[in-house]
Amino acid sequence: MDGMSTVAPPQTLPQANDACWCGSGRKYKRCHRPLEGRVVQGEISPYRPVPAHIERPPYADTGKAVRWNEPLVKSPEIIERMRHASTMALEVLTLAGTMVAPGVTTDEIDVYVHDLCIERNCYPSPLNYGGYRKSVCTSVNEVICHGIPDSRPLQDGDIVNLDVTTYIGGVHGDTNATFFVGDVDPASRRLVEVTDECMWKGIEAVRPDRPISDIGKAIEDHAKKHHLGVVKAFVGHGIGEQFHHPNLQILHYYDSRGNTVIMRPGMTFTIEPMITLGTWQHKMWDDDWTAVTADGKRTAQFEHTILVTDDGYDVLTGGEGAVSPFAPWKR
Ligand code: EYF
Ligand code: CO
Ligand code: CO
Repeated sequence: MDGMSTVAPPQTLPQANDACWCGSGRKYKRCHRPLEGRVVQGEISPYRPVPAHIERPPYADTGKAVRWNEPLVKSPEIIERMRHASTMALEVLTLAGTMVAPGVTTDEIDVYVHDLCIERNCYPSPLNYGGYRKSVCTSVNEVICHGIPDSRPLQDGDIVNLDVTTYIGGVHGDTNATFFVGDVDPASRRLVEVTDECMWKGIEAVRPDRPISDIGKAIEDHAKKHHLGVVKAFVGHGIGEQFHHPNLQILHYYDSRGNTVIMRPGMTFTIEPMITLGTWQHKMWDDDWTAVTADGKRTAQFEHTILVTDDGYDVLTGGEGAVSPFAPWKR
């Protein structure tokens, strides 16, 4: 994982469980052994500051999220502020997506996202959230989420998720999408399309006075129908003045024991399913941020920030119409 090592690899490489040649003290298999076709972390560039005139969330300087029991049902005034933050997040994500191409590094995409946020008077919410040091998450191929932008150029055939959250007017808007890099194989294309459908199935299940577990059930049913896995370790979240509400989680699978919360008009949360070609189980890279599939197979994700309305839902990060390009039942 040490993209910064200045020691050259030896002529004869170590066995998997031997100490790595780079002197990190880690086993070779956990350090410099590249697995066939797997993503290898590149170099991570230094922290980029945000100008002083941009309003900062409470964790921006300390890295520590201050948590409080924010109301789950938001006032109309907060909702309007969230609609603006969400519109900014959608604009930034859409523009960042146009940069995705073979040869472009995820660090270059981070610089663009950082600048696009500042141009819109937004703070890029991921920056220093829990100590995360970049303005966007970039998750390639088997990376499930929280991939850190680095010097690795995107390769023809990759898929990459860009996860953008903006903070403005004291509230956050959070959205992500998975993009194709050049010519992508049919199984990966299908994964991405079905993942988007899964997100929309979850959104369609949003209805006042229904249990929040309806969302995970709809997502899991659709993924199962296509013989795909649903990641369990990472979930959707309540959102508003805090990036993550401490008491509201949105599971992307059905669990009869949890999620007894009833949806009420004015609630705001994200739906962000992570769907896999193989196992739903994950493991972490040594950086303790990057989550990957345990079997190294590809995974995709889509995310929107949702408002529960009197008769259904409003996609705050959806823009005009909020229609999925993939979901035939929405066309
Ligand atoms: C402390 C982070 C903290 N967490 C969540 C911090 O909801 C999100 N995306 O939709 C989301 C985005 C980011 C995020 C960006 C940074 N973090 C990540 C991983 C572990 C962790 O522990
Ligand atoms: Co997000
Ligand atoms: Co989120």
